[in-house]
Amino acid sequence: MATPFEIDNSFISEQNQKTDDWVEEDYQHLSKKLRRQNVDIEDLVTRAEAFRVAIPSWGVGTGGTRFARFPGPGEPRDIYEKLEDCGTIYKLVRSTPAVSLHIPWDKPEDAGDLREFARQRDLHFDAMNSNTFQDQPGQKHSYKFGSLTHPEKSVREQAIQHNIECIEVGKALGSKAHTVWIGDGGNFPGQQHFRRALERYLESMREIYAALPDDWRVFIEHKFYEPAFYSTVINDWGTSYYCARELGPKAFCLVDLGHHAPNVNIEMIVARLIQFGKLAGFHFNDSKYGDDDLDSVSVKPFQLFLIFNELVDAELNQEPHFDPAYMLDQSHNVTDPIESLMMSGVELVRAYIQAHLVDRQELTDAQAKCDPLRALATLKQAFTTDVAPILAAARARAGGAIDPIGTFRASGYRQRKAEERPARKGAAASGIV
Ligand code: RM4
Ligand code: MN
Ligand code: MN
Repeated sequence: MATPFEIDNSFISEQNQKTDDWVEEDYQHLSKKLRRQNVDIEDLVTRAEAFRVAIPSWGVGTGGTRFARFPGPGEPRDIYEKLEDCGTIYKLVRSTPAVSLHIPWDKPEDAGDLREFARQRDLHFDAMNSNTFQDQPGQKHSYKFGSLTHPEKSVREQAIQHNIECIEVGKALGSKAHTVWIGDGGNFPGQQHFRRALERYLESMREIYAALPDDWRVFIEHKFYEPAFYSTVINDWGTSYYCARELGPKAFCLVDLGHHAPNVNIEMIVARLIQFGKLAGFHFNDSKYGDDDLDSVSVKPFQLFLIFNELVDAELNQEPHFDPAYMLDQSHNVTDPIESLMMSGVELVRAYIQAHLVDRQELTDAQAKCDPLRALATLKQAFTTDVAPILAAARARAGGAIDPIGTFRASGYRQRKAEERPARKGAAASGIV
């Protein structure tokens, strides 16, 4: 087999040279501007370079809705090709060295081999993700009426074993966390006994928790609806927090931005979980109506900034148990997934750096003096600062692209993959469906 096409580092630097001059000019200008605020631009570049977010293995395939999926050319057909695409994203944006694996969609036949393949591309594995929201071919019991909370012990047992298997695969891959999201819930009033279902959840999770290695964490992901449309068992952060506390110190609460009702104050939930020492991390995406899985920052940039404002505040205060794991959880239905993931990767660093620009002394003072307008103005000052030159410098210094999407398009990567990866008969590339 011919060696798969890769974007050369020399191609990236050639492309960078085209824009080097104006990036430098903008950088110098911003540097002067920030100096007036007593901010050292180099410090922000260092922070931008250190920012990390994981790519979900399923994110590099085209997503879809329950109505249709429109596959794009050159989609990855297996986990190795998915890792190739993750490696390409990482090369260009430099903030995405980790991959979060979904089992069984991307279950490796040989975990050691996959780990080595990832290592050769400077990638490693972040949190594992189990799937008990679908039935798999040959599976003994159905999850139609639930998994970890199913009324029948044998179904629960099967779902528990699946999660333990995910941990086993994760151990071989070098992962250190396991994320559990269940689709369990009810479509009709009366269908489920709310309290008993939650008791069964805890009983099942205790067994999964017991299988965690000492240095692992388990992440509980809540979601208020879908696929169950009337009630879900782990419906909100309060339930998630209760369960994490019941389970013990290795259990934390994961916030997926799309898993809340419209208008919920997510930044406040984040602050609460930080305060209680139970924030696991995030599945980043954006949403308008529900779990739309839109690209991060496509609809509500100020919300993401406010979330990062809480995260940076906690980081600077060195809050105990604060070690958030970041992942993008998006469904790329109408865009090239590589382009979407690169843009989102960049947007997250932007929100993070903008949050670092908040004058915390000024904000604390405005709060103490009961001056809401000054408090908001302090936040807006940071939010409206164009930090693009900082992000570009961070990428370029780490060997990435000043213009990741332009460079990706100019490289012809997708066209080359379309030739290398003809659709395999009967193989449905997975995305979120
Ligand atoms: C769920 C949830 C999970 C993701 C699945 C595909 O809504 O966000 O994290 O694994 O979708
Ligand atoms: Mn999620
Ligand atoms: Mn979701």
